[in-house]
Amino acid sequence: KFSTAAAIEEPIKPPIKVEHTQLLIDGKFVDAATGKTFPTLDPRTGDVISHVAEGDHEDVDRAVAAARKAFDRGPWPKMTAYERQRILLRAADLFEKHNDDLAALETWDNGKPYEQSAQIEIPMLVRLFRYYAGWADKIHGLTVPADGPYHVQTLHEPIGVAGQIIPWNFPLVMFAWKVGPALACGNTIVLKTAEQTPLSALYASKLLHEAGLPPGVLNIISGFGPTAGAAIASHMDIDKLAFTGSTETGKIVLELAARSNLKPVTLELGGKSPFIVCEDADVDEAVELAHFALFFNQGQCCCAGSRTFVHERVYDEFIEKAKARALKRAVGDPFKGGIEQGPQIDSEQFQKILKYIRSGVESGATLETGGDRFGNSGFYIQPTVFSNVKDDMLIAKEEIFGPVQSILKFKDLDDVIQRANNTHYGLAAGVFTKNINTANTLTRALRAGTVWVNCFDTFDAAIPFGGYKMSGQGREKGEYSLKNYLQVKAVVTSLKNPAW
Ligand code: TXE
Repeated sequence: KFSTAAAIEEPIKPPIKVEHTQLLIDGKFVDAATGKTFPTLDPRTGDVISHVAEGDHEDVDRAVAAARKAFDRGPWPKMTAYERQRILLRAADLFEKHNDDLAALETWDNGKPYEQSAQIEIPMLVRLFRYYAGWADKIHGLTVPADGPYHVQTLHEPIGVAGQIIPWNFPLVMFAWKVGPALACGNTIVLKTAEQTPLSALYASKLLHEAGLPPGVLNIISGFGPTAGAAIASHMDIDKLAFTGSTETGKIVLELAARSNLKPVTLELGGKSPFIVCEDADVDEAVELAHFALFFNQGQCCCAGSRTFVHERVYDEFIEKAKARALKRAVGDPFKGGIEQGPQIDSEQFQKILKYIRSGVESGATLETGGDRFGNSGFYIQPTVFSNVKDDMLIAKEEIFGPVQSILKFKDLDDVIQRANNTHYGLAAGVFTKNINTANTLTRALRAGTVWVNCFDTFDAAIPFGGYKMSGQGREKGEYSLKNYLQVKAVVTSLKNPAW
């Protein structure tokens, strides 16, 4: 059933050349202090796209010194909010102008369908920058009524140098979630990209400088987690840390932050989100949405609806249709039009997913379709559907981060609420029903940072996103994200004038 499209054997030539592979420190592209580089790979083939400067402790020190100077003495926090806003808006215009180049780099380095990069993710980058540009001149404190003869006001000030560590699944969207609010609030930044996807952030950062960002305000370090990432998390002169990645690494960076200078940390971590199909659901629509909730971005979404709970009354019909939909999924070269699914990011994730598929089979789940690699080169995986999944199976408990749908049967709302919440994660949940009372019951009972009702993966710039439990701390996007990048200073002035 799975034909290996010719495109997989003969990858389409990406419509872009790689221009920037060095670190970006103090407004200049520079080599790593050690002179070391590492290869970034094309997930379609495993071939090297280019060699990229490998940042380490010394480079992080240089980047922090530049960010510190730009914050303490440099122009960024001292500019008027209006000037900062205009730079962010100009950057958004440049991102929009270079939409197709950014999209091509993103797809080449990550493997996601080009149409998704060009039509969803780069427009999201643009929208997020415009959204946070809008906030830049609307950040202000309060006057506070206090007992006694005092005038009390709060000043909302930038925190200082923000350290940011991002993953590979949405490189530019994660860049925007982190950089947009930090800059709007007047902070300076040292950001480490994921070692799998260093290219697009370098290009976007060059455009930010073209838009007028002063040197030192945004520094980009390509490199690995235990070296460059750990240097950021434990740096004594970084004032705040924002991290997106696995729960395991989240614990490490939180500890590094605590052991160094107690910098405040926001974390966006893993998930095992339930997608609940109720008995009144239109099955065709539910199948389509559940399919999207899991398979979007090759299943590499922290909020993927990776436990598909289906009411027993519609279960059998749902399984048949979910299987048929997975079989129809267009897998192939992500640069080809109409492709829904490209390769997984790298060989490590590819192997991890195949291991989970084997574990599903061994633990007695029914493999409805898929179950193996797709084609014979690169990191493609067949869209896979398991039915008869039980709550205690590994595929129902752990984050697979791949195109593997696990379908579980439920009896009634009490049953599904208890089971949906029976996880250490709490990032998101999906509810599919026509009944307003069912929707209200579930949205209030589910312990998750986002509940989507009759929709999924709606990621407006203004909607806050973050996790309950071990899925994270704090919220990104929307007004909530500003709190991560601001200090509150109370200024208390006596109204008793000594001269009176
Ligand atoms: O994640 P890591 P990996 C999940 C997903 C995936 C698993 C492993 O289940 O299969 O995590 O992926 C940096 N100090 N998610 O290994 O390690 C690293 O360089 C400081 C969910 O890619 O968390 C990268 O920049 N930094 C997730 C970032 O952390 C360190 C997205 C994420 O890598 C570090 C990605 C260290 N010691 C994976 N070690 C989501 N929430 O969306 C690594 N890093």
